[in-house]
Amino acid sequence: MRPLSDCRLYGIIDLGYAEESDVAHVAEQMIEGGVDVVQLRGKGKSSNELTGYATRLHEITTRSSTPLIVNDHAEIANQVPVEGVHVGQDDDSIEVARRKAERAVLIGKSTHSLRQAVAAQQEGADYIGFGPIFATPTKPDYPPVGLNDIRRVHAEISLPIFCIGGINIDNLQSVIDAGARRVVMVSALLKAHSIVDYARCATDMLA
Ligand code: 3NM
Repeated sequence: MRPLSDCRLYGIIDLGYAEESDVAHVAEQMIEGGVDVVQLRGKGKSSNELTGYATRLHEITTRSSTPLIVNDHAEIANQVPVEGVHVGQDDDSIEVARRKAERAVLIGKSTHSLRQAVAAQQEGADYIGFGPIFATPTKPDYPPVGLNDIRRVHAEISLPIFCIGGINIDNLQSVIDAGARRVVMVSALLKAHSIVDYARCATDMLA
């Protein structure tokens, strides 16, 4: 499986954007375009429903050694051989998520400040999300953190850091110039006319 340290573009299949019938195709397009880690995110979906999606997605992601991460529901990891679980600040602690997974998995944590980033590293996260960098309708209630702390968070945290929130092709260079090496894209990628071309363009910029 591809190590997170080799991953630059993290794509989230958010079921708020992706149609149920499209999920497999979206994953295939992301991977073809160079997305190197995929997350399944389905706010409001049950653990059972997500287990079904994760099973189908893992058959696709595993062919290219692309890690598949599930959002929130660590118990899915004891049913499906996903590579990781992602938790938010208000979700399970990393320790609880590890216990629910019942096996060794990667655990990522969302952080929204330098302080939370340092705490997530101390708590034992394998990677962090840092954002939202820009205001985003995908996570509307969170004030953007902006570009200013990106360099500091990279100086203080040794884990892979994936900048997230409102990132698209038009502002990606500003995020890279601010010190980011890895980013997450959700709506920009899922709404792209060609997910493959959009992801290729982003991975070229991050190379
Ligand atoms: N987490 P988009 S921002 C899921 O800051 C998520 O932790 C965030 O979606 C965080 O690329 C975010 O469409 C939404 O803006 C990212």
